[in-house]
Amino acid sequence: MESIQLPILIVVLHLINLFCLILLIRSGIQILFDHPKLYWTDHTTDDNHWLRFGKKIMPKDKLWTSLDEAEDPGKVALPGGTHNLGAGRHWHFTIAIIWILTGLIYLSYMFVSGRWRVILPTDIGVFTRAIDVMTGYLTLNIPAEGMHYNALQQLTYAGVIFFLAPLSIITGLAMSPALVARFPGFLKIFANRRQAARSLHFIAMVLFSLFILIHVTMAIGLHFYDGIKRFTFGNTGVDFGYALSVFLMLMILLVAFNIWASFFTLGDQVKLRKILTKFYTPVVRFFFGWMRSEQKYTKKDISPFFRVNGYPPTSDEYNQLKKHNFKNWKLKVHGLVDNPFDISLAEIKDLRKQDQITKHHCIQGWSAVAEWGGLPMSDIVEMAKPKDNVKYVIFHSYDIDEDGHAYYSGLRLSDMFDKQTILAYEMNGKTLPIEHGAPIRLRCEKKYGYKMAKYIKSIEFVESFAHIGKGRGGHREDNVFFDWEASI
Ligand SMILES: Nc1nc2c(c(=O)[nH]1)N[C@H]1C(S)=C(S)[C@@H](COP(=O)(O)O)O[C@H]1N2
Ligand SMILES: [Mo]
Repeated sequence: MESIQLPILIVVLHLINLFCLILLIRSGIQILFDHPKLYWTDHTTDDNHWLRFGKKIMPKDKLWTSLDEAEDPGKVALPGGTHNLGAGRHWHFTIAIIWILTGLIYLSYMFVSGRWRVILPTDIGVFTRAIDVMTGYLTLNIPAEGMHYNALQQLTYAGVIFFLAPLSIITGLAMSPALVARFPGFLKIFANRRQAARSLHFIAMVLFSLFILIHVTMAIGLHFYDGIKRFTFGNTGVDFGYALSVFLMLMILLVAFNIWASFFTLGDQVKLRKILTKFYTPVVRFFFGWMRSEQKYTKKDISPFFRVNGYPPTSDEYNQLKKHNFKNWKLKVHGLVDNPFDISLAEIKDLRKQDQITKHHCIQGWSAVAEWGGLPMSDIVEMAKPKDNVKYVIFHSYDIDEDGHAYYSGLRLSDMFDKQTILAYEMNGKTLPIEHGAPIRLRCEKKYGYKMAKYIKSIEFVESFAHIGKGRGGHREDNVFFDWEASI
């Protein structure tokens, strides 16, 4: 039998690919379990999913929120535990970037070197040959491994490289609120449904897992000696004992890294966030930061049901305001501005009003379309006249969580000039309901929901948010360690 010699670059890329896929699947499961339901429609309700994990049933007689629906994915997930969505995302995006780069290097090498001829089918006869190979396997006539892959391998690898990997990337991208706000047409690939992309992203993960399982069974189960030698050195001529010790060492490292990653993440979420966001948010900013929302849904797109996330404030102050239909409420606009002011709801309603029908994306996973009416934030900025050093705008809310942290969210001053950034006091043509943020809530349609503060009390213009809350620019960033960018 001819001996096989794979280029060392391929051996290394294969190993990185394995490392990435394991981390992507683990962190993906973490993300999924924060909203453990999959749908084919963007009008997500608590029971129109096609697949769900966990058993929680939401009450019919009292208000529940999407945070109540989250489940614990267990230790297979990275990092495991309930509501560690933020950390799962940091891992997922960091590794996704490394994985995509690995894939690009691999593809360039394959085409430049001409090796693609070995892996990829070059004629239509591959299908009948693949059936022959399949019959061979099934009747235990296992074909010998050679330098040239057999037809079944060629088809499988082509499928993984040119279908499964791109499918994962495209469905992943289609979940970005910034991308589909700027290019609503992109979502048309998925019949305009983000949830279809999300479901397909999950199915791609299942197919990848199946591929890994079968691939490992074949490579190690059927060709144990050569499999180990190829995995480690890409060379069937090396000594088996040597290859096996390197193989075991690599496996131990892989498992150890995975265990360490979970412990490190759960042990210091602040540090993990700091390290990983430093790596991936500049990439996210570069690709998605400039995108402006240009959504134009129609009345017939409006969802019959819109989940609530974040319970209404319970303070006496808020209850008093609510009792009088917010007649005594005044929005305080302050900070580094030439013209600080207080403005009542009636006065806000006398100013310019803009209506927009848009799709809301919660970072947890659900979506819904609604019509919002309110005052463009650019008008507030114009009235306040921010000083030259202002970089961020902070929206302070009335609600305070169980641990005593007030809700707030921060955005760039430039985000205020996005045409679809408004202070909404109407939802679907009616006064904004209490649970959706009365008297006013922010809409910034290219971001995830957690940026759109409800129950707003004041708006503050600042140069830095280091002195607010725990200094990470928002309640969710502070307390559940989400990234600040919120664009993917
Ligand atoms: N004040 C306040 N605003 C908030 C929240 C909150 O808990 N408190 N939750 C955020 C999240 S995570 C989402 S998805 C949206 C949900 O808006 P909705 O309740 O109108 O669906 O509000 C955002 N704004
Ligand atoms: Mo959310």
